[in-house]
Amino acid sequence: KDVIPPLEQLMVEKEGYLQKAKIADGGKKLRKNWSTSWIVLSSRKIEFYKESKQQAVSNMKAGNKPESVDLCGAHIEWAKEKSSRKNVFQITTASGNEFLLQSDIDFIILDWFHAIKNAIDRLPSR
Ligand code: I3P
Repeated sequence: KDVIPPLEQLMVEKEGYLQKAKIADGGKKLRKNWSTSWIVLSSRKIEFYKESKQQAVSNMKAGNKPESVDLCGAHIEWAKEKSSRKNVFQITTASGNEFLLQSDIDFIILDWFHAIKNAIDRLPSR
């Protein structure tokens, strides 16, 4: 019998391109490597796609899953000291993954910061 996921889990709240660098995995530091990522925010998670949305759709048909970030118990904060770039914030997950997100365009990064912060604040902190 098929399990139907709750509608709220399917609702995309925001999507678009940002610069992304994963800097830790499970608490272990990674070498910083910025790349453009298509970011999809829904109520409980963020998905990072490596390519354009169109590319992502064909990748998904091939069975490739995007990198998914569980927002439950996650933290978000501005991270001026973590980069020479402007407009950088960090998401830290409960599992100890750390991501930097960045845009040169002020209103774009502000919109993203508030959208992700609102999503996190609505979730139980676990
Ligand atoms: C890193 C690369 C990053 C830079 C980082 C460098 O070098 O230039 O863009 O981060 O600085 O270490 P490499 O490609 O050799 O790993 P920013 O662009 O965010 O400043 P960092 O080590 O001070 O984080």
